[in-house]
Amino acid sequence: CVHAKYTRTGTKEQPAIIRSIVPDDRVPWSTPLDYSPLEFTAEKVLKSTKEYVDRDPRNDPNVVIPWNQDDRLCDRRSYHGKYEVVRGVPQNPCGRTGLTGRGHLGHFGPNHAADPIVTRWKRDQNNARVRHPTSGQPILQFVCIRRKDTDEFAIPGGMVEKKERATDTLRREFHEEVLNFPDLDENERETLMLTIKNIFENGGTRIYCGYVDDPRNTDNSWMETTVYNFHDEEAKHLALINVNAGSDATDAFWQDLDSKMPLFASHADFLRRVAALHNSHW
Ligand code: RP5
Ligand code: MG
Ligand code: MG
Repeated sequence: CVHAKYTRTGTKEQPAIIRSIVPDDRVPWSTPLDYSPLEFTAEKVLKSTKEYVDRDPRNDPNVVIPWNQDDRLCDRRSYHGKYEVVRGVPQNPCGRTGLTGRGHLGHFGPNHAADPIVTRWKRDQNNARVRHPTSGQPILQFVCIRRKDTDEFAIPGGMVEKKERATDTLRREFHEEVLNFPDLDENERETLMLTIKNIFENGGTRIYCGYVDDPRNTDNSWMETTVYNFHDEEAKHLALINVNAGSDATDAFWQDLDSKMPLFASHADFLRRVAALHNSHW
């Protein structure tokens, strides 16, 4: 687990909620702290009638949630083992966040996401790999988006939907967020979809599974993700695709991997792992 570093939560549409200050060494639940954080659950979560959004079991004895289990509709297991349920709701295994309730998240406990990191080598006009002038290592590029909600650069990931497998979420989110080409004819569309399908079903490397230091996390609800890298070593398939922003993105583009780039949540950590895997510049 990484410590929650956020002091505010909110989106562009919703005002920021100020969290209680939790000093870094007081994040673990085992350390004593005079702590009375604000309870906050966004209106859209409270009013949602979607079957997939939890109802609060503390307000209704008929709501029974199978904590730490996969109830098929939703996998409530954490990658970090069994979490505690305290006063009727799960407790964030990574410690205090300065806020209770669900914030902007639909589930109590883990909210599962999947993040596809699609990479290629940066190449010059002669198709040779470009090396970084300082590190001397070859430069990787990944498909990057700018998020609509926070305006930050990010991997085009998204939430695992009802009954979906994380491996299917990777492809669906990549498609929705960066392959928005309304003008393609049917043949072109089919070719593109087939490329993506083949690679996403057969060619990925699992990079990470676990907690995300996401600005929406609270003491009772948090993000966890499965990260896969889909790499096109020889520039034969994925490297050739153009990207165009859709759904949750305002922009989509190929971007050089570099530790200096500011990124949403824990995404820089995921890219650092990908750079290490390929011995690329970071
Ligand atoms: C992050 O939020 C995950 O790493 C993933 O990229 C993303 C999923 O949430 P949405 O993009 O659907 O908002 O924690
Ligand atoms: Mg997304
Ligand atoms: Mg999305």
